Amino acid sequence: MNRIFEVKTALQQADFDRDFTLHYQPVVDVKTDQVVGAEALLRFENDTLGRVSPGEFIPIAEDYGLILPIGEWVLKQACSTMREVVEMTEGMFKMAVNVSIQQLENSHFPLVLKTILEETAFPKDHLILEVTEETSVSHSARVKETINQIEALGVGVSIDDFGTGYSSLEKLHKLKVNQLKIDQSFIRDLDQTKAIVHAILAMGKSLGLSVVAEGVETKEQRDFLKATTCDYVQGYYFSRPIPFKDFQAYVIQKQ
Ligand code: G
Ligand code: G
Ligand code: MN
Ligand code: NA
Repeated sequence: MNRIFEVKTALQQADFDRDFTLHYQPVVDVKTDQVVGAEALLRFENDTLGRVSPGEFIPIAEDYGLILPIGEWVLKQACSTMREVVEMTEGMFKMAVNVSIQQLENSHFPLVLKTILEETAFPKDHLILEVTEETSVSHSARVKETINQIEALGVGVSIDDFGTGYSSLEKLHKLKVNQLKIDQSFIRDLDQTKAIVHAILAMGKSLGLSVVAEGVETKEQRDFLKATTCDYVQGYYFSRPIPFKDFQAYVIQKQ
């Protein structure tokens, strides 16, 4: 059997509460070392296929119309699980959840989001939705409208994998997003990309956005970013994405 078909079938037959889990990767304030947030990252595992990476199953879920129910499960799960961490950290904690273009193209999405926030009693100003740069600057008027509605709800929007797409300052300005996440490829190759990273930081600041650097794996990378206007950092240097219990312990230990 062909692999894509196998993964698609596994996703179609999945018992979401059993086969999906969320891992959380800490987001750290690079100036103070405080944990100020987390990115929720989806994991899938079943008896026949074992673990399948999101890099493989997310595109398949997107291609076969499965990302809407999966995305809804992710939001519900993340909001209900993380509420206690938001309460524990007294106000500064933000949880980031990745959303796919199909979710933003769906006109029901803002209502679905609003309902989940109400049902889970998650404080909406502590949620950030990550949309890829490619998605956010796509020409679809529907996507722009959805992003505006998300912002109107009081939920933040962050541009993920920034620097890999083609957004102009003008498009970014019109989108009214809150945050940029510098793609990890720029951090990995910092020796060659310092000028680009400085330019992205200057652009982010001029638009009044907070900037996160992803893929920080070494002290050298962290020290470089600490000396810039970068706000937050995320990467294996601090922690891999980890199960909720481990994340909670990580936050408590850093407090
Ligand atoms: O967790 P990992 O770093 O392997 O994630 C690989 C890719 O899968 C990343 O691009 C990430 O944004 C994406 N991804 C992980 N979890 C989710 C999710 O819940 N929804 C969507 N749409 N993408 C996700
Ligand atoms: O596209 P997005 O930025 O959502 O993807 C996040 C992905 O990056 C996840 O798969 C996560 O596991 C991975 N990741 C997080 N931190 C690091 C890191 O420091 N190094 C590398 N190589 N990958 C990372
Ligand atoms: Mn992301
Ligand atoms: Na990214």
